[in-house]
Amino acid sequence: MTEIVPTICRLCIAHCGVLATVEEDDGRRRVTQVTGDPDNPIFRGYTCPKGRALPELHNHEGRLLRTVHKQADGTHLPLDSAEAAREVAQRLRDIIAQHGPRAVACYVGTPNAGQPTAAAMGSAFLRAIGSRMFFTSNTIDQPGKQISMALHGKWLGGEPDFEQADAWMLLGNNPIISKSAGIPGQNPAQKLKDAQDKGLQLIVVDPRVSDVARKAAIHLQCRPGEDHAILAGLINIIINENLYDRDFVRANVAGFDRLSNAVQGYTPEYVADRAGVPESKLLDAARVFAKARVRHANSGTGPSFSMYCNLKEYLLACLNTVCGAYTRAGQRVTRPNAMLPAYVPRAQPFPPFKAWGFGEKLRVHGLTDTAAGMPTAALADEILQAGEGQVRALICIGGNPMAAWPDQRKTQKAMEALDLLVTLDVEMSSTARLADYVVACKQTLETPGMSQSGEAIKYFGTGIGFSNAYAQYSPAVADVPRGSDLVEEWDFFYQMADYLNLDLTFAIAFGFSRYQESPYAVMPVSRNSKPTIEDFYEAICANSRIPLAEVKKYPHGQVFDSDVIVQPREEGCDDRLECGNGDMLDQLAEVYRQDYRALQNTPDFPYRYIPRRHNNFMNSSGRSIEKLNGGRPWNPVWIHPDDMREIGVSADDMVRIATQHDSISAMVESDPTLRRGVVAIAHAFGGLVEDESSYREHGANTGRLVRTDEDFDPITGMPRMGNIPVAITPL
Ligand SMILES: Nc1nc2c(c(=O)[nH]1)N[C@H]1C(S)=C(S)[C@@H](COP(=O)(O)OP(=O)(O)OC[C@H]3O[C@@H](n4cnc5c(=O)[nH]c(N)nc54)[C@H](O)[C@@H]3O)O[C@H]1N2
Ligand SMILES: Nc1nc2c(c(=O)[nH]1)N[C@H]1C(S)=C(S)[C@@H](COP(=O)(O)OP(=O)(O)OC[C@H]3O[C@@H](n4cnc5c(=O)[nH]c(N)nc54)[C@H](O)[C@@H]3O)O[C@H]1N2
Ligand code: SF4
Ligand SMILES: [Mo]
Repeated sequence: MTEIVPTICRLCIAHCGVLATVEEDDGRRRVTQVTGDPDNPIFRGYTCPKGRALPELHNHEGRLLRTVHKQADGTHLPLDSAEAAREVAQRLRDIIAQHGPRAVACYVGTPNAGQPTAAAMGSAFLRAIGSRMFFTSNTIDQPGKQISMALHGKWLGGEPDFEQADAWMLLGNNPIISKSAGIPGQNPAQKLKDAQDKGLQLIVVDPRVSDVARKAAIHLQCRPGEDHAILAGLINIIINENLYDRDFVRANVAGFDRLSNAVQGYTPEYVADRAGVPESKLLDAARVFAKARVRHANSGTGPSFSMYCNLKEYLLACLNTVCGAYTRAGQRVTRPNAMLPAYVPRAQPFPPFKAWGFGEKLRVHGLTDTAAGMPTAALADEILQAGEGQVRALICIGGNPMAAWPDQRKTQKAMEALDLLVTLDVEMSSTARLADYVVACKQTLETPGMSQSGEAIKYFGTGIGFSNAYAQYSPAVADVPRGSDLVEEWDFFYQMADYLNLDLTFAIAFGFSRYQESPYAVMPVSRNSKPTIEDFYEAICANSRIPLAEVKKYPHGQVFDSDVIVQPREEGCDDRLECGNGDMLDQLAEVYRQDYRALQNTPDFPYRYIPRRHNNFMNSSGRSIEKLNGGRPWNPVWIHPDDMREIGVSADDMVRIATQHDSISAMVESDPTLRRGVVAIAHAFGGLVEDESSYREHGANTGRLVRTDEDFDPITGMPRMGNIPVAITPL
């Protein structure tokens, strides 16, 4: 029997509504095709290649169908998942008894965005054992977004609707491919075209003619790593030319004069020389942006990876603020919430809050917990550094440190030094190969899904999430394969807690730090009657603006009433957005004092490596699927054809890409869209350190070019992951 059913792709945060063709055979449902859903009101038939490869991801040969544990000889053998939960629980109990709860850490990766119960139960489990060592991929991504929100405050009316804007600025993000921050996630190319047809002027800052830069009215094809100079320059022009929003600033901003003074040195000539962009384009960008009626700017991983991630995001927030680039009283709010709790959007600031210096202290680099979470780049050191508090057990939930953490050699040493490494995954990831226990999990289409995560991503920054009251729920549409033993991530923690007699309290916060729209959704987890994933969903949605039961009535998704209007400032509120934060402006002054020409001139390492996303893979997921890798399961190094000539290589040649400390090899692909002197490679490829020679099987791991102990952010520990000086030589 074949049926076509609507469901949700949860591979990335876009959460596209799709159609799955489900074949039932012997009482078991299997997904054979995924296409766009023309009846979905916002996606209207859109999907990307990754979504269309969901059947392959669910049914491929390499999929992990049973939990395995490591033998003395390093091989892995199957083990009953309930037995694995007991064994892991016992070993955790012994580790805690000997070394204390801090010895147990958890790392949560990106797929958790599609599985809202997984990370929350991991966190509940850590709380129950008394450990605060809970890490996520956020602090090796864009932690500056939350740090700057804490230092600057947040406009409670939210940012304007992309579809109504006349100018939009994107710094180092490429949402047409990434569906991440910038153009909210539903068919971003179409959305951009529609907005441009209505007159939107797109401004893009990127060293590469990215997919969005190709469509930009103004493209600043800058040197990587100079976004703070560009932003300070734009603010300077806008203030000097009196293009800022005086009324908004007077009513809502503190520290305007400090900001104004701090950017004075960033003149158009200085910035043009420093960032390698024409002065005239910089002036155009500032004027077009500031003169637009409705506009906003946001950024992505590019600027975040090339150092000063907090400063860049902070200046970006200041740019939006001095232009008053927000939704005002009486206007429709962009994100009215649907599966998130109802709130009253107001035309007023939420004031700054503490950004770091609280919670668990790390033993490395003086780092602490932060508004962006615990500093993940320091976790390998926390594992390797002997002494009181050393981390001895790590549980990864849908995360792949060996593919994604900075400094792959150090990461591998850390993974090997652990007394206990457990990973919950859907395949034998490179981390899984080192793990003592690999817990085989269900894939997304085998579990119920809902669009709440796609909405909740708005808490991470601006320009992300649905821009209306959209919601969708989907039951599980496929059954697990015959003969498999697969668990839902939360269930593994449930079973361990049961064995250890721990009471868990499942909790999800809506918002960041003190910036919260409602109290936590809390559910004490009963040990007498085991909950189902549906019970968790009910708890998470208990305060949803649109009740879950209502959402379930619309299997293709629904846009509910979207006319939530931003209310005026509350009586007596004198909160302000802070544009003069001392730490940030000190950093801006420090950057100004740098001899930038000397920093840019690295003759021994004349090229700059930058990261970029690949349309067919979601970080390390999908690389082994032929439909996605086209028979080339590796990551090429993209080089400008003139640079290829200079290096003396042609397409498909192998080159060595070396930093001062390490090197990787990769196959050359010509890319005329790059700025000269800049090379790009996609991340999350490569096997283990010793697999270097099998590039054609795994590709190369760019984490090997990243150090955690040289250039790193003093607050989040985020290392330099882009704009890395490299030498390139033919092999
Ligand atoms: N050099 C360099 N490093 C980077 C980056 C870069 O650009 N360059 N990018 C950084 C960024 S932005 C991020 S977010 C991180 C990503 O860091 P991670 O999220 O740790 O990396 P992924 O490769 O996405 O790891 C996800 C793992 O989850 C597994 N998985 C997939 N689906 C499921 C599921 O349904 N359930 C479970 N349990 N597991 C599943 C996958 O097989 C994979 O092993 O990497 C960071 N590291
Ligand atoms: N297809 C696909 N989609 C994904 C992912 C994936 O792996 N594949 N990963 C997901 C994840 S985890 C994340 S965090 C998001 C990331 O989403 P984005 O931040 O949009 O990531 P990219 O698409 O790599 O875009 C980054 C851009 O920054 C540019 N860049 C590099 N260095 C600099 C710099 O110093 N300054 C400036 N201004 N630009 C620079 C690059 O050329 C690139 O065009 O994407 C998510 N979506
Ligand atoms: S954009 Fe993201 S959610 Fe949409 S189909 Fe592609 S991977 Fe799935
Ligand atoms: Mo990310």
